[in-house]
Amino acid sequence: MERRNFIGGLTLAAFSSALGARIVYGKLMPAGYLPVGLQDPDPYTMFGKDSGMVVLNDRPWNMEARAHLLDDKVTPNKYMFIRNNGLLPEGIDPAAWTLEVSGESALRPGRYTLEELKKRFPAYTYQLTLECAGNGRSEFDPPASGNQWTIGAVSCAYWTGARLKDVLKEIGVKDNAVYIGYHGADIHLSRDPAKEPISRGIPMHKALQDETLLAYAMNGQDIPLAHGHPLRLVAGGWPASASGKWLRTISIRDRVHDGEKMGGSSYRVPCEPVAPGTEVPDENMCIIESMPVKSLLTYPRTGAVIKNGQRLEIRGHAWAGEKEVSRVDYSIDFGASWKRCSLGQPVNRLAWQHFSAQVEFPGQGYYEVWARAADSDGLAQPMVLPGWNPKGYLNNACHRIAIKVS
Ligand SMILES: Nc1nc2c(c(=O)[nH]1)N[C@H]1C(S)=C(S)[C@@H](COP(=O)(O)O)O[C@H]1N2
Ligand SMILES: [Mo]
Repeated sequence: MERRNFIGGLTLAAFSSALGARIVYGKLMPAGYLPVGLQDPDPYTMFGKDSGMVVLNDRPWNMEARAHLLDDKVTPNKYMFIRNNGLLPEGIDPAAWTLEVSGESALRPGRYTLEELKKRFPAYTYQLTLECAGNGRSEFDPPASGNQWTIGAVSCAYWTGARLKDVLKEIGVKDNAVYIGYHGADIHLSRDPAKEPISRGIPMHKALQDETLLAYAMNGQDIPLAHGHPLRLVAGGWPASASGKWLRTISIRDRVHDGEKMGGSSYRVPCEPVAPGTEVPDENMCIIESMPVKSLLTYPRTGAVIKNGQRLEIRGHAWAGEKEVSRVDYSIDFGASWKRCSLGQPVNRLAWQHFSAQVEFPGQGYYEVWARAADSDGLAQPMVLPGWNPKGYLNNACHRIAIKVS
């Protein structure tokens, strides 16, 4: 799918078959020329995404949903955000794919084919919330560099696979193990094979949780290419960057994993709040672990118009990292007063929860509906932008939609 795959040695016939049509003036096409029809493949078709999804970047591919597209209780592929740090792996062959489990704290380093992972270990299925730590970055001031995610870099699909803890048990973990790190098959933007786009990880206690999976299926089917085909680490409730796609190696480490994007300001925030724009020394930066409480109004779509006297059903999802959501409230008066939403239970730990309410408006005019969730410790979402940090992570401010009563 990368441009370089196509050029070099490809015949006119190969181009024609890739284009699905004969190149009528092919003889006149300059040597080494890549037909425009094969350039910049359409990401919607390539990844099976809905046309309402928003492309933030094409090299690497980054795509987000709109709030109203996330209305399903289980996120289908077509509405799932894509966050890539590098180029897609090339020539994936699931039949030949192996996972290596090694590292200085592995007792009996080993290797598994996908078939072995499926046969040797019981399969578990969980619905798991994956949110990019940078979701909401676009609101930060001063602005933070990186993809300008609005609210659409979150998903909650079903993932099926072996438990990482079952595999780690067979491999054997030395007493000095503190972390696992992942290595994927994706390609660094520079195409330098010595460099990795990203190689993050999780501490042992998270690695050993029941819900932490070596997943080979998503929503009951093979994992789609963009989301880590054919194997992916899934650590729900934590920054989605901990869930390594196109998984090739799990490394059991005797130290905090020091792979690409584990240090500096990558996926780290000031351990204590700082004034916007502050330069924070490295030793005062902490790795993001469990994600903060957050909610999203997925119905109606912002800008909806209703008739005077009509009741409006609002609904959405709420999640709280490792914790549960204990309540969701809504306000139609800019946060002056709040009413309770009805809130469902998660289908399993680390899955988002659904909320809804019937809203009555006092008369014609412009309103905003704000939603605010609180976690099981009583910690609520901030109404406006929370603590500034250099890379614009963890914006869990209340989601707001506009409603007109006509
Ligand atoms: N190998 C690999 N794994 C990766 C990434 C990547 O670029 N390469 N991106 C990470 C980040 S930052 C996020 S937010 C999630 C995005 O998962 P998704 O694209 O399936 O939604 O994958 C994570 N795992
Ligand atoms: Mo991310």
